[in-house]
Amino acid sequence: MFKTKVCELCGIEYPIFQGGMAWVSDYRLASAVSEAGGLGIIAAGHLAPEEVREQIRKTRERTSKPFGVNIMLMSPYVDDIMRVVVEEKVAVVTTGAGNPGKYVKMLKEAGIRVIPVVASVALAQRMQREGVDAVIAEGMESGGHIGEITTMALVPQVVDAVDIPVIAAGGIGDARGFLAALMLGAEGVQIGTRFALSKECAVHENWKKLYIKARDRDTVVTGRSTGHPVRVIKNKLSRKFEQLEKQGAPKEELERLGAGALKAAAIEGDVEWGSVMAGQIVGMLKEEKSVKEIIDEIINGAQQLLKEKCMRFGG
Ligand code: TUI
Repeated sequence: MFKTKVCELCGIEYPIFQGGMAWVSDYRLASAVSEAGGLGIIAAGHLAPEEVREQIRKTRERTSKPFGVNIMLMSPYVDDIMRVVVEEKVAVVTTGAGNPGKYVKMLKEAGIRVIPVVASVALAQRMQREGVDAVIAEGMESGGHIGEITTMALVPQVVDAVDIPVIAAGGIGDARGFLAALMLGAEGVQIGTRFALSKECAVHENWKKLYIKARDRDTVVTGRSTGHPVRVIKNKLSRKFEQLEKQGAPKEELERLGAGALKAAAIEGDVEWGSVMAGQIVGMLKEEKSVKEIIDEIINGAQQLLKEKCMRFGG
């Protein structure tokens, strides 16, 4: 059930990607997701190239199933990280926060599936022309660095505009979101926030506690004025950021305030002055679960939901 083109493309059982989240999704989370039948993804984030290699090797010690590496294109090490993923022959590379066009050829030649995150129809079409295997259409419900369009509006427009498979991301956290994404024409989903609150995710306890406490209106987008909009849970840092943005503070001052803030929250547990990135579905998370529970609940729940809907509305 729910075998799609994306399962075939990536050699996975269920069309569920775990979003690559800088400082949050390391080898422990990625290997657990791949073992449970989804596609686990290591976030290269701000890691140095050799640290990425170590993450890849540690993941391989824990699973023989396919997994991916997410390369954040704002990283200063992009060229060297691309070389590492080619040398290590990872199954899938996803990219974020930019246009990976100039790397597509080398990745494809190494037999790697290339799946960029896009936040617009124009970039999706451009990526298709560059020869990528699929795109992840990410709506602004997501946590972290985001575009401007919602998942509900973006996914069907991207689906209509390209012939390659589309994976929906942003605002998806359970069986209902999974099925809704398939109804929009997606061949799979990418889920970040829900997996960050999993037993296998090594993010700091304070981060997880804040996720459980957060309600529907507790995220905010900061950084629009710097051209790097980022969705985070409201805290002292986000309020300070908003205040400075309103006052028209220079970009450099804002960037200084943001630098290192994600690591401070995710690794050191400073959830007051750190950057606690989270998607809007954070409000529906009530407890930490194992990765297997999360995936099984999505797949079994979706089957059950489909049955109920067919009985109600089917011919
Ligand atoms: O990349 C993400 N989300 C991220 S990256 C990240 S790390 C970070 N740390 C500190 C400050 C800022 C970021 C945290 N969250 N998601 C994928 C994504 N890509 N969302 C939106 C985009 C995107 C946006 C514009 C992709 C391409 C694009 O246009 C590129 C172009 O040149 O047209």
